Amino acid sequence: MNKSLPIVTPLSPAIGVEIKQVDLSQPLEQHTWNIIKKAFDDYSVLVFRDQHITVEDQKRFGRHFGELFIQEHLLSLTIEGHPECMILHNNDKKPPGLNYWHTDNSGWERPPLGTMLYAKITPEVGGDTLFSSMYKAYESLSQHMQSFLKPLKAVHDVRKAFGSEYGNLQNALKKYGLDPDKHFANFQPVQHPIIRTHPETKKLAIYISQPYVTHIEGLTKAESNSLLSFLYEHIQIQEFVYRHRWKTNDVVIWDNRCAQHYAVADYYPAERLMHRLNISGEVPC
Ligand SMILES: O=C(O)CCC(=O)C(=O)O
Ligand SMILES: [Fe+2]
Repeated sequence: MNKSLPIVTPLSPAIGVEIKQVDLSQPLEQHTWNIIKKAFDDYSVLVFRDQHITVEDQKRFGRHFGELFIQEHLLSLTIEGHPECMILHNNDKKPPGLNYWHTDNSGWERPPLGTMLYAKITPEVGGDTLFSSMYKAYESLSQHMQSFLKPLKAVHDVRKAFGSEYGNLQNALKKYGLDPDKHFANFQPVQHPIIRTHPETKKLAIYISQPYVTHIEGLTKAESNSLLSFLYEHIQIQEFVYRHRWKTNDVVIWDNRCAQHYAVADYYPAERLMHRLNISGEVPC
């Protein structure tokens, strides 16, 4: 396999491509990787259907994008012997709870550049994941707004996302028997630019993440709240969005530096199980 060239087909005008004629159970030829890398930079979300891969295969593919990121607070949810690979499992006892727009781990100093899911069990219907292009979200703002946002920084706090103040992720983690307050007590807030430059494409993208962001540095509380509300609404505009309808054996990888995602939680009490990897990233700038 992987002798023929991959076929790259856009899934929406804004974001996302399907890549055919790639078998991720095999090591990638250099020319195949070059096409995949270019598609990742050009479209931010890659979909590979009908893949039959082991955890090792998934990790090998992930390492092409960068070093694998270990989520220390989620170790108990990982596959034995594979601390990088988390099991995202929802069913009648563990309802899904990631149904809000976000970019992963933005409360970290160096948030992961990408996240990869491999669908092991998918519900008959529902459980889609939405992806929104933060390039498009930036480009559709007026020049006045773009200039106003460029020097601003948002404060991202892991304790907001996982602590009792916000509750959403905390409840999700508690269902898994984890105590988020214990894990995150010593985390300090970090500041990231609201408009970041993608290190590969050099394009500008909006970088905010509702579960983590507490406020915008240097604005009054009222100004910060209003501007954040505007941005949270703005990034959801349907013209920026691709909605992925999962099939078992799909592999999807997305770029957290220029895309946000939303996992639709409509399939409860049906079962959904993903194998999940994060790729380490750089300090946003
Ligand atoms: O389950 C999904 O579709 C995505 C969940 C999510 O937010 C993540 O894996 O980072
Ligand atoms: Fe996420």
